[in-house]
Amino acid sequence: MTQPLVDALRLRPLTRPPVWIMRQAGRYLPEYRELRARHSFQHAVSTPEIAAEITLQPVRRFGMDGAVIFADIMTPLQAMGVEIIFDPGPKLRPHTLREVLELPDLDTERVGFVAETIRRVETEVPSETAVIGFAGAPVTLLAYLLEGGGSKDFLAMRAALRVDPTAAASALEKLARAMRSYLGMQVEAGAHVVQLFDTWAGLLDLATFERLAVPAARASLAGLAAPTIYFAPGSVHTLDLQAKVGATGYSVDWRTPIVEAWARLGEVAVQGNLDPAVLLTDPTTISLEVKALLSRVAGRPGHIMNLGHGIDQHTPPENVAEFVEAVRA
Ligand code: 1CP
Repeated sequence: MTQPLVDALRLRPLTRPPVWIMRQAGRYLPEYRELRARHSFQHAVSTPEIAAEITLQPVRRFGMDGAVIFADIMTPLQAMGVEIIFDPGPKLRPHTLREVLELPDLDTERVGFVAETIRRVETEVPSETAVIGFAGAPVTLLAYLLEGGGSKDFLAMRAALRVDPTAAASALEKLARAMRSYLGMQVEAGAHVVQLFDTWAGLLDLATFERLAVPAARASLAGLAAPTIYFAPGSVHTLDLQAKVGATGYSVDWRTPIVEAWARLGEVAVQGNLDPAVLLTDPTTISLEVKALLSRVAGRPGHIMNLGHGIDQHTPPENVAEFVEAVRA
């Protein structure tokens, strides 16, 4: 049994695009908040029974075509010995490049709970629902490691890449090896698709993106036995280069018209790209925006319906229902 999400990634013709939402398991859902009131984020992620339940919540409620595993991009770094707390975003001691180079390799047994969550979700979702694994891309992980947490411009990372480009390249290679084995573990456990989140790569200038971010992302995905999606929001300037990552499909944010982004990416699947703000409006607007996007895509094989970035935590669940319905209609 193949899944529409996998079919779309393989550019097979479909009667409607598959649909899922980045960050679909999370704070906008009352049933998530109810569980989180009783368990810390860390406990929820590392307990397969709870993580699988959170993964399934949006799929049960809205019937998406993909179930994205509940974990965080920082989860495998914790398994490499980095101390991180979630409040709500990741907070850690700012690391130097040298400290990143000295991190141990990832022992996937230490993230075995993610594999177990995948196995549980895989047995519980309908067979046509794709289980989506994920990892953070090396540049994005390095950004959090060097900065010590979230930032709007990650200047520590951008400076470090310039001060010592050779050490930076080695640190990125190290993180790429870790993410490749982490994603390999997820595919072996039953993930049908994996997505690489490069949330902060768009902060890089074109030359640095090409020299450092592309090879690191490419190495993280190379040779995986499942279709892959690369997502670098805020990256209009890098669209022409992204195909060098070698992913099966590319997720694009809302800033660029999807048809223009597609032309620059080439003959690959494209995911997106409704502005998450649309889901903060009303059912009529959502339905019109979905129709407009689908008419721009005009049935081209390889389209996966999604937002241009993660869902906002203040999104009313009824609006998510309307979004999924509008794609189905
Ligand atoms: O549907 C899902 O929620 C799937 C699981 C998931 C994913 C794919 C979570 C759970 N996080 C992520 C990815 C992630 N984490 C990204 C890439 C995606 C994107 O660009 O939106 C990033 C940048 C992070 C880092 C992170 N973790 C943040 C961002 C804020 C910052 O300071 O830069 C936050 C808020 C977290 C915590 C977190 N991770 C996930 C959830 C549901 C939460 C909120 C935890 C809570 O309070 O309940």
